[in-house]
Amino acid sequence: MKTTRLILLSTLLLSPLAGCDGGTDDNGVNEGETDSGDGDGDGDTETETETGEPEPLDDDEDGLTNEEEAELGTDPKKKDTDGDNYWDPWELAEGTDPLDYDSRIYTGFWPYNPNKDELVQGTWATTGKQVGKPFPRQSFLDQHGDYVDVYDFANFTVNQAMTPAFFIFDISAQWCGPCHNVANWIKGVDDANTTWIQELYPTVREKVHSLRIWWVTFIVQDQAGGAPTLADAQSWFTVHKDNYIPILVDETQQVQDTFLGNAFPHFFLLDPTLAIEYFPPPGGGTNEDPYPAVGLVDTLL
Ligand SMILES: [Ca+2]
Ligand SMILES: [Ca+2]
Ligand SMILES: [Ca+2]
Repeated sequence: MKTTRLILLSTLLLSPLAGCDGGTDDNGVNEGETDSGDGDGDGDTETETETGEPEPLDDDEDGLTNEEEAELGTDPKKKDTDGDNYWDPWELAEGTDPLDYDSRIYTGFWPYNPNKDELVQGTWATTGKQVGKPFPRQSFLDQHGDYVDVYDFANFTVNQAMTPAFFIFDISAQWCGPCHNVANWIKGVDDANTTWIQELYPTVREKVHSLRIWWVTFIVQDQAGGAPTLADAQSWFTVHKDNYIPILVDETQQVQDTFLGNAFPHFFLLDPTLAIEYFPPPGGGTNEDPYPAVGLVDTLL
């Protein structure tokens, strides 16, 4: 599974480190023209010319110059020196080691979006069950014990020809039998509790496992109906192991309080920027389409 993920995620098309191109000098001085100012106040204006110095080389176009990479010991010919999925400058930005595969931004190999701050940022105060509103920017504990910024998943695509991945956000509870059935179905189990789901939504499983959509499971209650902990995500992952699915712990239960419908499990659809695309009606679905957000993935995406 790791190998598959590596291949898929290494085709990430997100541009690295916005604002870090090191290319154009935007001080208004044209190439070859003497700057009449004396920026450093040393009385010497002659050395302060913009003579069109060549841009520092960045052979692998990862945002770090060859010179910087030489100092760091990273490979100037590889964006991702240690092969852990995360480009060298991303690891520097996040404080992980670009020379150590086991030191990585997310243990689960989730994507990383260096441009996430530029997205419209949702907040708990402004986002409700409203189409078009961005999901609140928040980091959640995952099944590996990492805090995951959900905006790192934004605008993810495995293939330039494809639309970036939409999201199903799955609100589940540890005590909820049907929630476990859905988790079994997604991971590939075919039994009396899951075959009916597969018949209703025949393309969804494959879309999750080809990263055409992200299925994100939020555990919002523990076995007793209280606030969940890391142990709930870990045990969910043990039972329903699927490396494509982040299992996030709703420790403060804000996801539940903001987005839960009338019953578990509850699903809604988000677009690639994490804006809500579809929210089911309060009464939920029908017998033919009990999980309408999942149904939209089946028919439209
Ligand atoms: Ca470089
Ligand atoms: Ca590099
Ligand atoms: Ca690393």
